[in-house]
Amino acid sequence: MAGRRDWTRETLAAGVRGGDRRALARAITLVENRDPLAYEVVADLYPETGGAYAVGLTGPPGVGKSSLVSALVRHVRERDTSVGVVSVDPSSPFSQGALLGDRIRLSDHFLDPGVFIRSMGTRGHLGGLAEATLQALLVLDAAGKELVLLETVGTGQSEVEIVGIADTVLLVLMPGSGDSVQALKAGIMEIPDVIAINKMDHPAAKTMLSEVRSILALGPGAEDDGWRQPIVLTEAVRGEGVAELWEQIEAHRAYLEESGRLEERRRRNLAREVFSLASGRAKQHLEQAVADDPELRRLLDEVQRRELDPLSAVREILEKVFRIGDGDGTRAS
Ligand SMILES: Nc1nc2c(ncn2[C@@H]2O[C@H](COP(=O)(O)OP(=O)(O)OP(=O)(O)O)[C@@H](O)[C@H]2O)c(=O)[nH]1
Ligand SMILES: [Mg+2]
Repeated sequence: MAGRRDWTRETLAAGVRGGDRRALARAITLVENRDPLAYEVVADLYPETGGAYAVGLTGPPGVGKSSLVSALVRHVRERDTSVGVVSVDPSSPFSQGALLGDRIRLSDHFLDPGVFIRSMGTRGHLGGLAEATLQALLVLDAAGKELVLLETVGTGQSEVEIVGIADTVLLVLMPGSGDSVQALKAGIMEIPDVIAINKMDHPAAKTMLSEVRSILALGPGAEDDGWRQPIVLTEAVRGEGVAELWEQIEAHRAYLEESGRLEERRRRNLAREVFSLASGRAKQHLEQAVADDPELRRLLDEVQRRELDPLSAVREILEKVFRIGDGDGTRAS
């Protein structure tokens, strides 16, 4: 395998532009490792991105997300659409580990030059994964992939953050995903653009369908916005419902494009992404600073001993770490 030193900023950017698989693989590894070269290459490529359509798949463990990804890839490859897949597995400490599970289901496509598949495991925390996912998407976009599928497990806010950069967010459920239905109901999870209920051959699939339907019907202004979230029943292994699922994804895309909302959504997504990554880094910086600085830790002790009030400690910390003068945050803006 090519080493780090075989690539320069120029050759790597050129390799990615040309869709070279080795260059793509290397660039995404560098992205995962937060290598400075990755930042440079993505910075060079960024003006050329925006051509790929990104679909994020999220949902509880084992509902069939990877199987659906595989089925969708098969479906769009029949029309020669080039595809990139980034499968994010926050529970797996190593990307190799994450690969193993998905490799089995996605391996059908490994020999297809029009498909590039990559799994990323966690490097530390979810904030790092959101960053790596965004960067990997940009790399695949610059490589000319027309469609990029982002898969991540979970239905919590942080997982949604990982796929939040996508143009269309698909929530995958299966009969028995009661917790996710509760999360939808409670508004913990944002309403996705499209919902797939996979493993439709399960006897409880119909119950699940009507449950999800009733939640969407109650949902705040789903229709006000002009898009009614479709629910599609699928059987990923046999490929049932996959054509319809793809049709609904395309319908959502058409809706966004025709209404001018795609541009708007991308602008909003990018702004949110920048803000959230910056916040994440600021938080890391803060945690590190407190860990490294006995004086800052003493402030925390003082608060715990009730010698210093919490907001005075906040003010001192912000002043010291970020040189933010007025940290009381109470001024009207
Ligand atoms: N009966 C049935 N089994 C399915 C279906 N889709 C997936 N499976 C099986 O369910 C298991 C999990 O599928 P995956 O595609 O790995 O699910 P996933 O959501 O990607 O799982 P994680 O990434 O680990 O969260 C596998 O054994 C699949 O073969 C389906 O539609 N029907
Ligand atoms: Mg999976």
